[in-house]
Amino acid sequence: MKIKSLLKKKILILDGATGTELQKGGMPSDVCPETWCLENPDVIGNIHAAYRRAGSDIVYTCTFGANRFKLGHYHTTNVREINRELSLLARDAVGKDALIAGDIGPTGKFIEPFGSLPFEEAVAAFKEQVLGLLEGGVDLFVIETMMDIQEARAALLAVKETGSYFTIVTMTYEKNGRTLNGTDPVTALITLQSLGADAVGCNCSTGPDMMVGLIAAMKPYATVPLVAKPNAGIPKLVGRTTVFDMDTREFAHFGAKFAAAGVNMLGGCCGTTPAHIEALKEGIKNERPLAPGRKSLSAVSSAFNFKVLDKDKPLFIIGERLNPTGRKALQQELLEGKMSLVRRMAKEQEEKGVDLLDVNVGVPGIDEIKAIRDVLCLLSTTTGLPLVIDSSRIETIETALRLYPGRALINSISGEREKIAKLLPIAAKYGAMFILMPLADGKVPETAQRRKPIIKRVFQAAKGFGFTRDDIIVDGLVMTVASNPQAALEAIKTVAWCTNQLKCRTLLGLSNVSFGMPGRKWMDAALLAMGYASGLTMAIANPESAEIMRVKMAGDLFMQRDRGASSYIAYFSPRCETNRMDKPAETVSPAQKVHQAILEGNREDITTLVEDAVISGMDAAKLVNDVMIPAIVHVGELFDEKKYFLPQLIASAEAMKEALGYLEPRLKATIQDGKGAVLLATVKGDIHDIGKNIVALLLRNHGYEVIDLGKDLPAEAIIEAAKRTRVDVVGLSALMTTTMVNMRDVIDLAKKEGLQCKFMVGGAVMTESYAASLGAAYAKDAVEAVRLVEELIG
Ligand code: B1M
Repeated sequence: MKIKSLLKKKILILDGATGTELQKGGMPSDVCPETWCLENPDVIGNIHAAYRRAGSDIVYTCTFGANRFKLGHYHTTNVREINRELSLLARDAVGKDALIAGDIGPTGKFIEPFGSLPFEEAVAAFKEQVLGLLEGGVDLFVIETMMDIQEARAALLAVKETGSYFTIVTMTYEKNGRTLNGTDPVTALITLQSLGADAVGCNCSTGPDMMVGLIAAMKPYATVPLVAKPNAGIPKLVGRTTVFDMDTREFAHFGAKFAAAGVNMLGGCCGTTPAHIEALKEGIKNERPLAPGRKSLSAVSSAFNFKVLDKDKPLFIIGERLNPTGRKALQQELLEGKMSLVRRMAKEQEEKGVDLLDVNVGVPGIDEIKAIRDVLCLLSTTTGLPLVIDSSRIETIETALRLYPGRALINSISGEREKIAKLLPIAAKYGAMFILMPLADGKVPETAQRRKPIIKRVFQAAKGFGFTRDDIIVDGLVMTVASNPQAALEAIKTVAWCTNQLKCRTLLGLSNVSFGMPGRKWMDAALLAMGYASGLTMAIANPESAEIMRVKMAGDLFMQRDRGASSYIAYFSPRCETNRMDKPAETVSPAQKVHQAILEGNREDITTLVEDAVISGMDAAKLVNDVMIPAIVHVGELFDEKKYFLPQLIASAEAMKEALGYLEPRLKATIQDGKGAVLLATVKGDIHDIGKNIVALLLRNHGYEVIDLGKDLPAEAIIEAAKRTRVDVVGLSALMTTTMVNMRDVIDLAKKEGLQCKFMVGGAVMTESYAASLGAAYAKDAVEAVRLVEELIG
């Protein structure tokens, strides 16, 4: 409450950098910062105190990496104690007047659904840190430098499930305005503020000039205060050290710009000093804070995108096809745990122009919790469309909301007592929007008149959980005209009443109206047009229906939601029309399908596609060299061009691995006696192993014995294994400029230990001349690696 009331009066000043100040204070680069601070309390204490003297209202604890994963790297396990002691130390340094924020940074792991660390393990790890910080008496929490929205969610849930504390979340954006994982600032804001963050913003990565733009972009959608902590300019590499050289005057000059953009909390990140903070405070002393851009926001998000559901926007279409009811093939796939059809249907609907995707996994006999998890994990990386979680089971909805890395829409909460009592608190906890279904106690009210009291009742109950009308979309409840001739009219009347009286958003599920009738698409499209004229906001529909999509486009124009008719004209331009028309299935070769599957990160189908390619007569080695390697290299290019982000990179790498695993027995020949043995490893700090695995595969294929140590291996482990196994050649792989240099450690250690074997090096960043400087032989690809080994062994 104290922070909230302070925020109304002034722009709060945060502290500046800790890491760069610690280095100035003598901290070596290869130690655990947290334990070093506990051993050198005066250094960190002086930094905290200097920031307080410079005018920081809030000082961060030095616990950025104090989670079990980061500390584990330094073989330290006392997470709670470290967090407690560092919080107490901060309090000692700044006294009672300043506020202490318990600082939580990333784990350094990729989290489900983008990586392999289970979401609940991440939440548990953050909770452990939160408890330690609370024992040390922090006043609030700050979750910072997050590049993965899912990790930010895990940390935020960890705080909120521990107690009710003011929590700031700041993400780190690249020059292209997205996090490394591909999330833009407005999407992150929508997801985090709805999940309960009390302030949202950005820190690190960019200088203040770019960060002003990020704050300005977020402000119109912010229901919470905004936070900025920029670096002292863009980092420059001088020799082997990173330098931030923006002086205090220039840094402070951005204060007024941040204030105009709507910032409410301002400080500094890497390279900033107490002098920067003092100058910043002076620079904004006459600035008044702007209130959040909105009181509430009707918006949904995925990990990569958002949709603001404002009433002046074109009508939104929710794709209905990911629902197994009446779809035998999808039922079968879901029951078998397969995902090919889900992927295809999601992609097809996205291509047809839907705005959101409805997801339902309800099949008799299915493990619905597992199924919704699997489907969400797939869709979170394969589509940027926000999801509508459609289930009649409360546990399914809760599982989905917890795991979904965005702000979802629930389909639906009805007027039934159990749904109100159990689902509203869940929706509120995860900040989801919901569709209100005007049903009560198992009965379908036939008329709009009988639906009104139910709608009012749910609205009233929702208000008690903090929902506003912006969070709710009322379903007009479309029944079948074949059994009730009044059905369409009553749905339209419900929409009209909600629009005019309740001033809320509405939805119609179109296809119900036409069951059992001929000309269904026309009936559905007519209902859409009538609903639109009565104020409809969105419809659940099959986007394959040209009738529906065309009526929507015309409706957008008539309802003044497509100003200048630009979307209408583009939609009906001859080129787009031809593209949309049903084209005969293209003949795509099996090899092209494999290429495409790697590009899409399609792990579900890759082995079947590889098998098809082999059956069609393609040689396994040729498939690897001519199809699969070019595909993964193209993925790298897309990543470079910022068209792909880490989640897509990981998915493609995994598809590649599956394919290689499948092909391995076909590529492997039996070891030929006397041919020689090769030991392979990717060096320390580097987890890329696809290329090295191909080298291993081809060498085995040529009769060599290969001992593959794996990836991220320290020099000692490689040399120990080389001595023990007495191989003829040690092969080292590295894919990053930063890890290539670690090869030298391996070769130096080999010399020191008097190891008599030859070295071969390779990897995308390796050059002939660098290899020569190491005294190693260089192979540019796997084929050359085989030839080289032949030469080296003689
Ligand atoms: Co990353 N990654 N990656 N990545 N990744 C690169 C290498 C990068 C060039 C992408 C980019 O920015 N454009 C870039 C490095 C930039 C640089 O330093 N110059 C990069 C980065 C920055 C990162 C991260 C830091 C991203 C992040 O988190 N911020 C992170 C690093 C993590 C770490 O290692 N500590 C990261 C993570 C990942 C994934 C986990 C997602 C995944 C790896 C999965 C895995 O390997 N299990 C991944 C991938 C897939 C790539 C790209 C897209 C593809 C690499 C690959 O498999 N290529 C890559 C971009 C690119 O290279 N275009 C990229 C196909 C493979 C067959 O080629 O490995 O070169 P290659 O092997 C060839 C030859 O080089 C040679 O033969 C092979 C077959 O012909 N060869 C040898 C290789 N080793 C040899 C050894 C030999 C002889 C020949 O003798 C012993």
